[in-house]
Amino acid sequence: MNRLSIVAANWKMNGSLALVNSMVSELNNVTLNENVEVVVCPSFPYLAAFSLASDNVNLSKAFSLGAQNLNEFANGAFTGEVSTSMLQEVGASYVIVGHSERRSIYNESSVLVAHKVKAALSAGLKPILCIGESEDERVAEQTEVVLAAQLQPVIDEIGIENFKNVVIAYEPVWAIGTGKTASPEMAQATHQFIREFIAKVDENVAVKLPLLYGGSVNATNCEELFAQADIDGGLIGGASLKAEEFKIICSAA
Ligand code: G2H
Repeated sequence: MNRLSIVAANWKMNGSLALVNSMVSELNNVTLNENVEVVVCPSFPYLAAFSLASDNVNLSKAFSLGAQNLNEFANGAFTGEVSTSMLQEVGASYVIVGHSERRSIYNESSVLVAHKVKAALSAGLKPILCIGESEDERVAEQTEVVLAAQLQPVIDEIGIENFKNVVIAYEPVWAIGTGKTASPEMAQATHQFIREFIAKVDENVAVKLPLLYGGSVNATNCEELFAQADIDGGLIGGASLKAEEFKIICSAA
């Protein structure tokens, strides 16, 4: 199956205008494999600048812009929040939803995450839905139970047919920013579980669904991870802030 592969950069609360401009010109020199898309997700204040810089160098359409979060409501008295229409207006086409840092630090429940996925889709944004288990949950052999509990509310909220516009990022929490990566075999086994979980509801959707791996992906381990049958690219944190390293990861997909 020739699925779309995606390399998404999650800058988290890092970066600067200087990084936006230098990254765009560096990415302009990258040749991607066929069927690969790169999505860069800087912080909100840098979205418009990234769009502008991309337009200025006429960056290939294979490079897209994404946000790291959204509010589930269209507008209103929600100080500090950002709506889907604002994201679209500044050129975003993807949005990360339910990153483990949002779930653990900002108490986002799987139900709220499902509402955000629905809001993104309604506005024509593609959600990158993050799921993953903690170290304790893996040790307790609860990984599949946890992933199922994170996925089911989204399936219930949007309907399985709408997963054709969703990207899933599996990020084991114990591998995020820790330098510990799931072995390629372990990551593959979990990705296979996720695809089979979706396939039980709709096989056609499951076959086409891009499943990204995230958690300390770098220039050294990306090739082996991306070679796994059910791994269709990655969600890259720390390594996406260094242009040279990120370019290697983009080319490996
Ligand atoms: C996981 C990942 C990007 P890092 O959060 O979402 O970050 O690659 O730094 O582990």
